[in-house]
Amino acid sequence: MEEQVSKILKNALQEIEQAKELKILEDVKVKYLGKKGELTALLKMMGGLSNEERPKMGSLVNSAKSEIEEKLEVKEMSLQSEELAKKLESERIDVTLPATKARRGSKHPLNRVIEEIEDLFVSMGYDVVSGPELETDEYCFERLNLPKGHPARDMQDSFYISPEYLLRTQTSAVQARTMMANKEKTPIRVIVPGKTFRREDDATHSHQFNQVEGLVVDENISFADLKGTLEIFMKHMLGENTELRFRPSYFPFTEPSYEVDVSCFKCGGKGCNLCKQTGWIELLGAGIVHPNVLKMNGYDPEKYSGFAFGTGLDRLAMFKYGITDIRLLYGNDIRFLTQFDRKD
Ligand code: FA5
Repeated sequence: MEEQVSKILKNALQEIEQAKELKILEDVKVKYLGKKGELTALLKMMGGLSNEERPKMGSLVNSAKSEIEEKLEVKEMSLQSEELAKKLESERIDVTLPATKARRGSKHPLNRVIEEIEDLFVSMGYDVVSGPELETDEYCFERLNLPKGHPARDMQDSFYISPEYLLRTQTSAVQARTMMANKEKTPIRVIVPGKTFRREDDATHSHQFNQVEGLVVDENISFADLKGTLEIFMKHMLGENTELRFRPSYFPFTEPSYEVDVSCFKCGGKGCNLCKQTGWIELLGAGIVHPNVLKMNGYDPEKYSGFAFGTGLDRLAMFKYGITDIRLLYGNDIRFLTQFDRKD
């Protein structure tokens, strides 16, 4: 039996030594120490030995078992670290490979136009202010000299939420808000870019669009100030050769009121299909603030006068970038939006 033990021990140690993978090592462990293993079988035979032989053989088998276990453990650790090293090597990231290209967003053409306008007016000393998109009838119409039932309200088909609240149809609502919020009734010089809403929908009209409002209130403000300001504004946006044409118009909150056309930037005023052969493109409404509006919002019309203008930002962006359908501005199509990356 002694011989048997030393043979098993020798074989086991040799097989452990030769094992190249953890899986093989596990098989060796089962072969010798498992329930039906060779060394386990010897242990089971102990009961059949004489009392004299049993302690000697017992200690021999047990020390062989400990030695096998010890060697198994050492080999297992070394195989584990070898396999880990192999795995690390095979899964190593090659940092020199070209990276997957990250997709960069680009600024929306409307935001480009808004930022350009803000920069210009801030450089002239204006503040940029905002107002609520869900507006009251009072600020959207009444405080702008458009009492309930006024026929000019029909021009702005509206989304009413309740008899009192509507989605604002014009940024002019913020004219009244700015005047009312200025408790000291000091001079005002603001622009208001923002979303506006009307029940309209075709290639040049959207149910949601953007306007930028301008309001100046001070002593001795005249039409010359309005004209000069709009000239700077439009030349800056559409080019130095742009000319302006003021046509008499009607807005209840300005008197006199104008529709302002700019010379067609495509044909330079000669006439083309863009300007419908007229040489002019209508771009904004403007005028001298109506004394009623000053009075209703706490300004003394004897002391103060002002001018205001409101332009459609979508139309400006369309002209500037040659966009033919307003709905493209709201479609969120990345193929459309990325085109403006290069057009600064
Ligand atoms: C107004 O909204 C006035 N509040 C402008 C104003 C301000 C006049 C201050 C006097 C003093 P109007 O309804 O014309 O005016 O609209 C102004 C501009 O908004 C239009 O020239 C057009 O460019 C744009 N606009 C109007 N409706 C739409 C629409 N449905 N979709 C896109 N743009 C629109």
